Amino acid sequence: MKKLNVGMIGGGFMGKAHALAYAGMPMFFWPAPAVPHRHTLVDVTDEIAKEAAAKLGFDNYASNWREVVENPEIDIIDIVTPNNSHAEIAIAAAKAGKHVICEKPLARDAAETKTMLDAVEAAGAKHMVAFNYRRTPAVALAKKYIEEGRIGNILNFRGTYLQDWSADPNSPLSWRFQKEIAGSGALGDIGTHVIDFARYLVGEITDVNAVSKTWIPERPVQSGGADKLGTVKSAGDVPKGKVDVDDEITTLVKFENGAVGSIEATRNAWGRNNFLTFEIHGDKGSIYFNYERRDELQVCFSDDPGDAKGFRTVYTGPAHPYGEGLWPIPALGIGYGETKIIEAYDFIKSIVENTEVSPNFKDGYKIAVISDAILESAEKGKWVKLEKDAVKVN
Ligand code: SOE
Repeated sequence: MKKLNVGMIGGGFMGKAHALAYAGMPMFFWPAPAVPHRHTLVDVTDEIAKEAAAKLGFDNYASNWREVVENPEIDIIDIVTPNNSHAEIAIAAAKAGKHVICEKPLARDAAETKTMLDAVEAAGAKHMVAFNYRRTPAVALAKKYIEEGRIGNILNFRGTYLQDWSADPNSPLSWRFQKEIAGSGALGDIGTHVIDFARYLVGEITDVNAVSKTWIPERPVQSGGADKLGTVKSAGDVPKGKVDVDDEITTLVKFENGAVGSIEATRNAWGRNNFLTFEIHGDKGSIYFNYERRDELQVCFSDDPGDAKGFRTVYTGPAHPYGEGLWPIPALGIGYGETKIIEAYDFIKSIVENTEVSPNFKDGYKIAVISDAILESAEKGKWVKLEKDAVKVN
């Protein structure tokens, strides 16, 4: 069976998720289009890379990503590093003839993202941006219902991504709070997942009207590079550094097809963990999804009998998207790992079958353009219209 060698740049939280996906993918989707082989893991020092490679099942380790990108044995470069390094690595990987999968957001702003898109297109590489949540079977099922017209014309999309890991002012100033590294705050980190849902399920966004807040303007400087996502709290007199990104974004949106809606993102919502939701109303029904209950899709159809009208729960399983590869009984449990396994499967399949996969760098670029418009709207305090050409790609 064909094998594709993966060089993964980064061995942290996302590295773990992607390594698990490469290991698990053939177990779920057999025969696999090709077997992804964990070839080389790169991290900032040889020592860290060696340990991460051992933990995540890679044969080799390195601390110089450039050498790995140039290695003729490698087929795929997987980028799971902080946002400020994505562009440089992706462009070098494309030039070296590799296929590229990159964590979200693709880069710090639309201009930087465009350089990545141009590079992969010029090289003829396959490319994917890791907005994994659209691969939750319940989300793919929502898409199927919408495409089949089961809820009619869409009127409203209401999407949220709420977490609380940074609500405590003592959670440290990781790179996620620094514009130079992250580009933006809650918007790029988690709001972009909701934008991905909105575009996937409803269509292109044409106008935004946003407000943005930075609730905690400075945080204790983090010791060590690892991003602990707020699990480590600083105590005592640790020096503080400035937060120069958004903690919270709320925006109204208008869609090309006439639908309207809203998108909210914050990591300061006590009690919310991975509260990634959408409620979509059509003129023939409604759909509700909450990732914290990700085996379930809540649906209501207008032609349900009057005495049984209301939301009902569909538990995803073998009858639903990706069901043939996953677990044999609905509600056995879909997890973060499964969404990443499906993502890896679709990416590997696109390489082997020479097809285009979504979301790819074109989608990543469109999302970056929308994100920039959201920030501009929040700054100016008014609606920002997305020029049609601004989101048009080749
Ligand atoms: C932190 O907010 C984070 O790790 C995001 O960066 C991921 O995209 C999300 O899936 C989980 O939370």
